[in-house]
Amino acid sequence: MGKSFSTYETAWCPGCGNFSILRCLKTALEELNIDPAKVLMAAGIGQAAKTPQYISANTFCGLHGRSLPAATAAKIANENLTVIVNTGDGDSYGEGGNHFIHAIRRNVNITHFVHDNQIYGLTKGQSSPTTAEGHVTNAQADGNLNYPLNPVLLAIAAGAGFVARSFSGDTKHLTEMMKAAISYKGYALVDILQPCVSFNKINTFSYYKERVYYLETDHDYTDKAAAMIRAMEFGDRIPIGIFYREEKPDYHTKHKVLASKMPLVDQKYDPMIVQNLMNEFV
Ligand SMILES: Cc1ncc(C[n+]2csc(CCOP(=O)(O)OP(=O)(O)O)c2C)c(N)n1
Ligand code: SF4
Ligand SMILES: [Mg+2]
Repeated sequence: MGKSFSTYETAWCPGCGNFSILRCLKTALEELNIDPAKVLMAAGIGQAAKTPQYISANTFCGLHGRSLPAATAAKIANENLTVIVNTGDGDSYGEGGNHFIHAIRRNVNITHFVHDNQIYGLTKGQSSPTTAEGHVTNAQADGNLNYPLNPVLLAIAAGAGFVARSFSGDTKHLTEMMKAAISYKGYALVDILQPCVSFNKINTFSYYKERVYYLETDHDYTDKAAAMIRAMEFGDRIPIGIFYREEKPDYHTKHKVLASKMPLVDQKYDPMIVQNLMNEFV
């Protein structure tokens, strides 16, 4: 067991699924023996995005939906950091939806944990990109008119090399998924089903408990078509586990400079090189 990631007082509602996600995250990092000083936790805005504030590591809390670009930049500058993004379904798939797709394309070695409570929790219960059609919320009194996004299916289709789903109510499974995602070399997504006890009275703990089941051990996660078919199953039964996994070169491996030199943060900065360049424009 590695160093502790400490315990802090939180501002989440009693019973919120975020508590077990935080606990699993710390356990995963400790069991992987990762030094807290070598971890960067990045987040945007929301209840899920408070996670970095409750863990002893380096943190970056940015604008709503903008954590993935910051995480990408940090990893490019310092590949020795374990970079983990913890944000909500709104932050990741709504406000940050474009960054989600392009982080997948770049395949920088970062891990993305989405606390998917199918609602905007922090702002008191408006529909999010994963809220079911017809779901009555505080803001959608006649029911949500939009069709929900399927993030697992979208991530596989966009080319992500590691795509998994887990459930905050199954801590053993969630810890295993987190460890596998953090260990994967490239962009990795775990969409985590998480009850919001205050503002989502439909997708409750027992709602998920009744529906969630494990992908079979013979599910071939290297078969993209099979993974997409299983990802489309989201209703009365909801599979959890690794849907898709593909070994492929990450951004650093393909980038000539990053692959051949020491991390950018360790390289000596020579202001004369910049000055000489500037002089060419005088
Ligand atoms: C650009 C922008 N739009 C909207 C908001 C208001 N806002 C803050 S948090 C939030 C919803 C967060 O929902 P989600 O990401 O699902 O996280 P949760 O609170 O459910 O964990 C919204 C709409 C904002 N801060 N910035
Ligand atoms: S509002 Fe929902 S997501 Fe936010 S802390 Fe409370 S239960 Fe958790
Ligand atoms: Mg949410």
